[in-house]
Amino acid sequence: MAEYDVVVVGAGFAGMYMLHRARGIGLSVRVFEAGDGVGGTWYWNRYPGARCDVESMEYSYQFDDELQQEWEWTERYATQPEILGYANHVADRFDLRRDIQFDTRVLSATYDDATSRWTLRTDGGTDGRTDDGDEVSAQFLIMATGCLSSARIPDFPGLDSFEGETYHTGRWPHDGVDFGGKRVAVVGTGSSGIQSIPIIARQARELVVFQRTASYSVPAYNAPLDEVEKRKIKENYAAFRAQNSLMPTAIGSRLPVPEVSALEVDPAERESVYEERWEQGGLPFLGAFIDLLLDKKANDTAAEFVRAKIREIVKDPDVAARLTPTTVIGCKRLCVDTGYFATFNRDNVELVDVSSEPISEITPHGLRVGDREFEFDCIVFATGFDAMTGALLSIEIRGRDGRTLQDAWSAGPRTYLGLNSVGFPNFFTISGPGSPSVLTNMIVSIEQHVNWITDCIGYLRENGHRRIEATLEAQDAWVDFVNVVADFTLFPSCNSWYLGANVPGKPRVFMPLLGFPTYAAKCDDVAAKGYEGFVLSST
Ligand code: N01
Repeated sequence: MAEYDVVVVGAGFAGMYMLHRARGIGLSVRVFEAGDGVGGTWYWNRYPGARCDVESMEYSYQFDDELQQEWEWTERYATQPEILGYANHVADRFDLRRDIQFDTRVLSATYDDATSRWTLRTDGGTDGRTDDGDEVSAQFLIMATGCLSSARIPDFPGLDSFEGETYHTGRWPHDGVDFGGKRVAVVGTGSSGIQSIPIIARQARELVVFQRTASYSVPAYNAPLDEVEKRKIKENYAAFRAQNSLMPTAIGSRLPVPEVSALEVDPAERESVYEERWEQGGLPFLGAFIDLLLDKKANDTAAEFVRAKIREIVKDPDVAARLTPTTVIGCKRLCVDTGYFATFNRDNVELVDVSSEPISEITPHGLRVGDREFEFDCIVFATGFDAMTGALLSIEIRGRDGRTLQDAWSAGPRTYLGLNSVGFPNFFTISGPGSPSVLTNMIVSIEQHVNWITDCIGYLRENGHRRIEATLEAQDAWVDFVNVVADFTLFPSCNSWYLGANVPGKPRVFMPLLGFPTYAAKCDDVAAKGYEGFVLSST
């Protein structure tokens, strides 16, 4: 059996950087990746219109100045092919591929207390590099499996009976799909649906969108990047990155930081602030005032502003009413679109509300809602993911005393800092539940976690420790803290994937932590205090 210092699961942005840093401190590393290329979420999500909702000058690695200077983003929001191109560039530039085994799924990981090592079983892979056999061992197991990687199609009766083509946005065919002249259904109106619907509508003969919950969306106003702006950022890239890291979401420091409540200003001023943010486009709309995610009344003002915009854009008042969300804005991830609402003004697009009458079954020729049967050539499921825990729990991970992670997390994920879980020594999760992860610019959070984990392993080695594991007290206190922060916000007030509410039977627990800067400071403090809250041992 091949032995490594570190095994990393996943070769997205987290796994790639983890490999680079771990190598940098002299560790032997093997990365296992289920796909046949790097890029993680950007490898799988190739649906039409897929594009990042964080601006491209921010959504990239900052660990290497030459890299960030040489790479040229072309648009305000990068497309999926451009981001995947960037991931491949990074893999080539840092010669990462030689330590990545592609097309290989990790099936199980078992910890042995006697050796303080993990044994991993894989499916052997399909790329011919099975020289190590199906089992490898490593001192450290690092999960870089992503927060939104476990694609989910609801368990509709008759799903397999459909005779046409079905797709999930998160598992899109590599050579694309031609919807020309076809009758297409899209189920789901989250970010993936909202990005793909306008493009599918332009290709398809007929598009029917099945919406269970109306979503808030703000315009992207995507455009080619201004060369002067780009140069200005590059001249001071480190300072720009540092400023962004001080924002709660680690995004968007170029806009004014709000100082007042939405309720402290008069309605005309409030309206003009919203109008200005709307015109700028993108996620910073929610940063217009300090309390939009904290106070329901403040939130109502922003929600009503967006509702009025929807009524303005959508011509048929009845369709506009169905597209108008009633929930708290920002409670689910805010969507960023290009022409989404206007798509419903097209003659070939129909909106079907399935909030009170759900899709009852998939039939050989389409699907049924109540007594209405629809016929389609293709069904696109934009139905999301088993987020944050899905990919982790799909692997049989057995820690101390044979206890599985599924069992340890049966009432919801429990971690210390989103980095480690009691009972699972030498085990790290990059952007794990209990860390800011999906509430931030993911690449910033990934780099912060990878840097912390690398320093931690370096410290263990330098000090002759073989094992690290969180204490129960530290973990319990951390889980309580994450819940207290969440309860201070409006996030728990709707059925979002942040809470696991989109997966039937999943425990309802708010999984990410709001507030990147305080979190990063806490992690630094823990390290500075000799890894406070962890037990380090040399036996
Ligand atoms: O998934 P989602 P997503 N019958 O879970 C509906 C990131 N992302 O892939 O809201 C009918 O948001 C479901 O309805 P409801 C981003 O963080 C980023 O779109 O549960 N409908 C919902 O409308 C995002 O938040 C980018 O009532 C059903 C939809 O399917 C996250 O990924 C782009 C249903 C799922 O929406 C996930 O986004 C894309 C059923 N049985 C994604 N079950 C960018 O960077 C589910 N739905 C721009």
